[in-house]
Amino acid sequence: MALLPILRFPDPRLKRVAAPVNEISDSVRRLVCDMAETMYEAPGIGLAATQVNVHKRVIVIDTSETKDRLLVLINPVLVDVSGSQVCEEGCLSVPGIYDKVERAERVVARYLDLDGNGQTLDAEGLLAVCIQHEIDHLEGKVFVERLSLLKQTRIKAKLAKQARITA
Ligand code: GNR
Ligand code: NI
Repeated sequence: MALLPILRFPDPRLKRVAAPVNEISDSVRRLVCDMAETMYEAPGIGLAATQVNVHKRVIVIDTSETKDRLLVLINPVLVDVSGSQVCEEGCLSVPGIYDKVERAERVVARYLDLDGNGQTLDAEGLLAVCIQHEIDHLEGKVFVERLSLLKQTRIKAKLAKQARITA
């Protein structure tokens, strides 16, 4: 297992569109293990492979209080979405920035599990938000890109200032 470095917005590599996984090889299993370790250590409730500079359609999520319910979603697709909710979102690739984003209230996701079996997950609330946030990453989209252009400009300025302080 290994902790992986997380790309920071506005790194252009966060804009890459991830490719489907064709085979659940040892390298994919290792990636999932390392992503889970990286997510729990951060700590975060989800992580997309894009954020660790691997452009494959792999997501890990754990929204449980007890942090013992790891979900691994390979090649996820939303087959149904309904309703709407507004949730205060954060992102490990945009540290220290939180803002409200409107998303579907309920999603039905189809994906492959680590054994290559097709699964269907019916999710609502925070889990539904997290699935949508992570699939956005696989499409090259970070939650701040769903905010107004004025907010995006302010966020970039704030992150640049933070980077100068830490440098
Ligand atoms: O840890 C995370 N928390 C979170 C809170 C509200 C909405 C979405 C998220 S996902 C985020 C981890 C992350 O950046 N995943 O890509
Ligand atoms: Ni994120």
